[in-house]
Amino acid sequence: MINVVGLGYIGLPTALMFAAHGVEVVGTDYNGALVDTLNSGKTTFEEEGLSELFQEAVRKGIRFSTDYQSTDLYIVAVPTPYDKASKKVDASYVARAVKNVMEVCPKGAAVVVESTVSPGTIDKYVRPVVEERGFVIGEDIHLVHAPERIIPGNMVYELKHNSRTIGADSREIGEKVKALYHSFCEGEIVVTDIRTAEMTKVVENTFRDINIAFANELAKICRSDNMDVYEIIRIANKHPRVNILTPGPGVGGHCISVDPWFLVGDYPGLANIILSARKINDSMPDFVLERIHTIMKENQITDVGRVGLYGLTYKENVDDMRESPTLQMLESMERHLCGGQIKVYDPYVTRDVVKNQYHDLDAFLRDVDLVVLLVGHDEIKAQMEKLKGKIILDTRHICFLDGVYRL
Ligand code: SAJ
Repeated sequence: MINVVGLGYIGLPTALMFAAHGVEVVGTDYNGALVDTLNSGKTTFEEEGLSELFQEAVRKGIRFSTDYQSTDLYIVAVPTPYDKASKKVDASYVARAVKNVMEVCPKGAAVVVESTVSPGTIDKYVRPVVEERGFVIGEDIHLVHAPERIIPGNMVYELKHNSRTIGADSREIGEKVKALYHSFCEGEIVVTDIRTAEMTKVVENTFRDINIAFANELAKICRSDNMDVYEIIRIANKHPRVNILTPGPGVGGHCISVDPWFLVGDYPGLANIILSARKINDSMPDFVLERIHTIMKENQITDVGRVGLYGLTYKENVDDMRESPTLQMLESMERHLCGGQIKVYDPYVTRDVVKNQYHDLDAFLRDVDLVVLLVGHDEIKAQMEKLKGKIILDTRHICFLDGVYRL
């Protein structure tokens, strides 16, 4: 039996995947309400294919509990936020989860940390917790780091098909855990040491952050000199070794906008491109606000209440709002004392989270003159004609109506 600790965006699909493939699984989370929801037969977030996977896992006998189980394999998938001031990883959730595991696990158990951590975190925060309990690492308890790689929006598919990394102190344990993940994972699984696995994960997300920053910087350069960044990227990408990403209103989510800071926090002075990329991506919400300001002036819109932001989530077709560019924009407006009136709508966000939030697209569109497309949800892509007659600022390059403004 395996005990998956932390049933969030990563832990839940992972637990379900193991269970659906015949592994006995108990999922544990300290949030009783979340466990109750799962036990009542409902998933806690939306994701393509997740409810089908959930049904299958339930059929195969997955259980959910607030209690840690006594078993020989644990998968820890709890949050690893970063401290906004120091830019360093906050490993307290991981440390606490491992501490709780130590209270109930038998000797010989393996603890697999899936949460993203900065290089050295397992040494610094996890090993001491195991040793404090009097366990000898490598004899009584085996430590493994198996960072996830799944992309929100396509998690279920990617869980199955992506390649993975397993970092372990001993090759033997690494191979055992690899065999377990192969119960559902069809991709290649590379076994390495823990520090390499920690670093690799952070490097992957940092690579993407830097590449998005390049696209965003190009957007700013092109805007300053009236060039079409999308056309330039489209043509440049025909070069066999060029693959520029797409500019956007900023980088949100809990991965790419966070992980590079771990390197900046741990290697100040060395992480230069990484820091610049973070700054560029973090500057995009304000860049969009400036665009809104210019377009309002050009069109003699004086009332910010006639401006509508389409999209609250950090990217298309997900319901996750963590670090979303729209929320960053709204915060920036609050700071400059010009928030309050702007209207907001997102089909994926059904509860009220910000002021002047709409839950109906038509009502939202009726009340605004300038629509700012911040997220390219399929919902709006399928009904672009509803935007005819509006002034449109498209930050995602999804709208091709006449006269549309771009980044
Ligand atoms: N974005 C752009 N332009 C682009 C691509 C993305 O502006 O060309 C924006 C998105 O709109 C979003 C943000 O960047 O706000 C990040 O979105 P994403 O789709 O690039 O990535 P995430 O954060 O959803 O998932 C990433 C993935 N990492 C990589 O692709 C290297 C995923 O594989 C990881 O598992 C995930 O982080 C994680 O959990 O670490």
